[in-house]
Amino acid sequence: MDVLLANPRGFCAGVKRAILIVENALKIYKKTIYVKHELVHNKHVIEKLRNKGVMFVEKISDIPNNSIIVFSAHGVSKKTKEKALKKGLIILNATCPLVTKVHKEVSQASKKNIETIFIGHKGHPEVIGTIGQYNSTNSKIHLVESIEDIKKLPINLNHKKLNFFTQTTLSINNTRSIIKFLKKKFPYISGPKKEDICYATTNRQNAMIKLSKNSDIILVIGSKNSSNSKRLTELGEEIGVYTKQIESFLDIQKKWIKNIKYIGITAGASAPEFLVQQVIEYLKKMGAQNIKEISGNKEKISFKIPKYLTISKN
Ligand code: 0CJ
Ligand code: F3S
Repeated sequence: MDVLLANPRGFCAGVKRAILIVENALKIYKKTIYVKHELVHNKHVIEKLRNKGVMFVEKISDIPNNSIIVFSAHGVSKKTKEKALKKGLIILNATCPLVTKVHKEVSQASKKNIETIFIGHKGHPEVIGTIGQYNSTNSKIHLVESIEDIKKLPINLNHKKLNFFTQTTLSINNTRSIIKFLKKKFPYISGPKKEDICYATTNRQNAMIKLSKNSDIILVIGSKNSSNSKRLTELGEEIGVYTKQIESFLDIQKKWIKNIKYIGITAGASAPEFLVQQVIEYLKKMGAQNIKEISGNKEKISFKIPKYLTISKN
């Protein structure tokens, strides 16, 4: 039995930045730090931060006045920000800069009253936050998840003044076919050159395709509510490789790896590398001999945190 490791895998620049913001805030302020929603969608990351004194809340009203609030990597709506300000909360914004970029574009469209179509998953916090940047009373933002949803859009849309944007963690394949349909139906629609899917989502999906070529089974490490991890799992299934999404090595069932030669491993953008290493250790105990890193795109991108949250290493 051999183990193949996808490259890149695991933490993206936005997740690293969000975690650093919270860890430094704990050290600097030395008091409870509240985070709106899970900072990133990973059970282990959340548990670790909770043990260090972080409280995760869904409603701003659950936070005592004048506390410190961190907005999760997925971002929040304008209304949520207003509520936090009204309560006198000190806001530390851990929204991924690539999500903030989409926020700004949606907000611009709203100011210009340009009717907007947003491609994303209903109920996901990033989608709620991004749609919540649009507050025009003269035009609307419409959420679509599929081609079927596009067919159901109101017929009185202004075809010549229309925009589209997307969630950052969607399936590349699926989104491209949705956009193709959108452009066919609304030839004047404007939007990003490709889509707003981020570099990390793109790289991890491409690494998954590469990994699938030589794997008999692929284990995707990522929490159930992690959109980008779920997309990796679906991609493996679409390609036709036996794919299982796991929280940690504890979820691995012996029958999955019985008589298997090549086990592929990847991890979503919010899954820490120690979980990958634990899986490798477990598989070694189960008889894995060679551990091979598949070559892939080296990621050099990193995002700065605000100066007042920087702690010098000296
Ligand atoms: O939405 C994001 C800015 C991605 C954050 C990192 O991944 P995760 O798993 O916390 O979030 P998704 O559910 O969006 O993939
Ligand atoms: Fe940002 Fe993409 Fe990661 S949007 S948080 S770099 S998955």
